[in-house]
Amino acid sequence: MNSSDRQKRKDEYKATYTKKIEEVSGNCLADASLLKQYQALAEMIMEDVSSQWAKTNTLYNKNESKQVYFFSIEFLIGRLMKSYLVNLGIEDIVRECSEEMGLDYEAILAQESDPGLGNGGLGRLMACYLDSSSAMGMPAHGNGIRYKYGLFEQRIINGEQIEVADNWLKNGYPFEIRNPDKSVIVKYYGQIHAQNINGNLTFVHENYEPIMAIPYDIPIKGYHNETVNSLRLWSAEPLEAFDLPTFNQGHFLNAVRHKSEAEAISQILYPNDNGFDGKLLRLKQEYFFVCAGLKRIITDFKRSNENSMDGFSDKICIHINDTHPALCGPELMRVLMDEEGLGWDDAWKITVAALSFTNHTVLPEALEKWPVDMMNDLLPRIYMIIEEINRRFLLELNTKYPNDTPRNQSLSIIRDNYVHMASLSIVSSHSINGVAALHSKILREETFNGYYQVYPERFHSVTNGVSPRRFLMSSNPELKDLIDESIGTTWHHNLFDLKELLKYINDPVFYDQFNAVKLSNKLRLANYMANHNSVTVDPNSIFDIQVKRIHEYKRQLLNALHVLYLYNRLKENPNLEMAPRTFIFAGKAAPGYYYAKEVIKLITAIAELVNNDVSLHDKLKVVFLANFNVSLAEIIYPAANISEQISTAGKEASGTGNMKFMMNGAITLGTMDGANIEILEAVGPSNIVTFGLSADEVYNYQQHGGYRSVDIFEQDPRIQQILHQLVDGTLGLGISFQSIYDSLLLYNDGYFVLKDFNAYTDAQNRVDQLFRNQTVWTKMSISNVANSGIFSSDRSIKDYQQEIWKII
Ligand code: 475
Repeated sequence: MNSSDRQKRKDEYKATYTKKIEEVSGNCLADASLLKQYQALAEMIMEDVSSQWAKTNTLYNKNESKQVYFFSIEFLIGRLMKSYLVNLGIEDIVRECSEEMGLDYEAILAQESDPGLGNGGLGRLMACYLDSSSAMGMPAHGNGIRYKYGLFEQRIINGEQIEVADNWLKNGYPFEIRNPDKSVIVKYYGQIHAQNINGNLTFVHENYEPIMAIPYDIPIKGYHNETVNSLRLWSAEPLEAFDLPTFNQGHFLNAVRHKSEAEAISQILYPNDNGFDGKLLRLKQEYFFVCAGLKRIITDFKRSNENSMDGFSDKICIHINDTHPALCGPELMRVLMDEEGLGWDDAWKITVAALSFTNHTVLPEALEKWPVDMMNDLLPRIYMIIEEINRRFLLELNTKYPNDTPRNQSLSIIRDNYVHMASLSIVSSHSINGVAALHSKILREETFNGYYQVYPERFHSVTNGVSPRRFLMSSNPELKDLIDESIGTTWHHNLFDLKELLKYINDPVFYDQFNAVKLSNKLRLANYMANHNSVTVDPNSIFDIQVKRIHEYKRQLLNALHVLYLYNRLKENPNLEMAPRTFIFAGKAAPGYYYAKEVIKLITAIAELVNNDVSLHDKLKVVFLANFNVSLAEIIYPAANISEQISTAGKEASGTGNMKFMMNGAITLGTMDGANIEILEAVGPSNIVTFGLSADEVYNYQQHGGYRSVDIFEQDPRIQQILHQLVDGTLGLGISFQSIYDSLLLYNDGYFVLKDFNAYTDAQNRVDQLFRNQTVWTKMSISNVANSGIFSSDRSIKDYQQEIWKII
């Protein structure tokens, strides 16, 4: 755009925006509140996006290309306003105009609530995949639940996590469109009667409880292209708000009871990450978005396919994100048989061909299994179909492995009176994949080995990726500008082009520019910490960061114990030579996860101890940032020097925070787990610091009942000292972390914290040495950015297209 065109665009923008402010607020610009300024901009964005959205939909409705639908119980999309502006290619103009009009652009963006419709990795991955699909002009959509309350807001009070309801819709949400004309009725409970109509057996569902599912659609705009895909989130409402006869008889409470019971289905997001708690309401949620989502897809498909289901699986992929949408299998069977009149074999062929399944965790406590009675009671027809799927699967097994009853029983979808959702997902999908190479290997060789032997061709691997638009271009604008000036902009469309940065790998001028960007990002975070935590930190210290859900397997405890050890070393030797460090933590604990909450308490207690000890001369600081969410993450990743990825090997399926840090030039300090292994392959061993037991070693110990943590305790005085400090009042008068102490010694340290402690401290010493040589460190950091191309979610989506959906 030349400068006069640009000026014209800006003038137009200012005029339209001024008018819009008046429309939405009834005030002129000078008197409009920040909220109205935000709402006006949001409306303008929606107007821009909507026309492209309509065009995209018209194209898709012709059924010419294959459509992918991600079914997921979580979509952690983050704030969207800036994404829309970046993707529309008008961010610069809007920013400049806002400033010229005397408005605070950043404050306007901050008016948007951050939709917390997910717990962590699995939900955020979906958001990155939607972003990438649109960026690549690929027809892919999301299907999930519009929770009224997203993941709780975390406050830290007296060092402890307090949960506050996340009322993200309180000011309305401008980027969704409610489509009541596309509502679907979802049926629960009741009885199934088989009827013989003209020799055909049909199943009639009676006395069911109907719930209305209303879709809200959010446009997912592609980067600098014309594609706008959809994220459809379903909200539950009663069929009729009032039961009028009951109301008229004066039973007011009973009359509204039905309303709140119906609404309960989309009221809250369950706050467990990597965990399963088996609540009836959760099962209702799972069926809710599966049933409603499939119904709309099928209705739309038939409308443009002469009312026929022919070719359904050639044109539609139903991708199930972990097992929460596993009812897609039996539900699709139900629709195909009971509503479309297909026989079992034809329906099954279509179902398996349409479905694919990604697993996100191997933690046994996260694998879903529903009591047979619960499933049968709530979803009688679905349960019948699951029984039949299982009966036929067992027959297949008996043909394959005749007389091997123990093996066949162990693979049964229904066993020990539970429906096992991973088994159901594997049997009813043509593809099963893990999310990093190691994870996929563990699925094949351990977790799902029995199924792998039956269906080896179904098993795949697609390593996760993250959106470079959100996690580099938009959240680290200074680095983006520096890269653009240095290697041009082709990397915007092909992240592998970041490799071009390697030509500056020995260029001192570039080093200075690169380090200046990092410092500026660290200052931004330091400022945030000063405002929110009242802690002053040295921006030249190593920003050593671990941000993710708090979970034993992620081992925030290992990090915290090392900080305590470092504190002891400094107390012993105040002249200890070391680069100053700022240890930064953030992450939520599931509200019912006692141990994880104790870990938060421990970190905040260590922070109190360390930050108030003047004898340390500011060499050490510890900060726990409250309420980690997508918006906070966007400030954190660009500021990191060290990315802590220290899970017990074999437990972290992939990790995606590791990729976001790397893209922003942080050095990974990690175990050989999940995608850390692939980060090592991408950057080479001199640009990463790895340590600790391998997944095989962990597995072998576990096969033999673990290792003896007491032995390590007895041999290592450093460990004795820090463990005593957990319980001797060092961390505050009367404060004791007995449960943590016991988990490490009495209960034999199930996550190998003490076993890996020595290796971890060695690795941390290497970090210190490397950082003190700024040339070496800068080189490492640039290498990380340059080699991060493979972790773009665009690459992941291409892999899915080729390997799994067979689109290209
Ligand atoms: C892995 N969530 C990461 C990420 O693939 C991986 C499970 C049950 C109930 C609710 N939430 C879950 C997960 O299992 C989850 O988020 N898994 C994560 O998926 C994306 O990068 O290693 O832990």
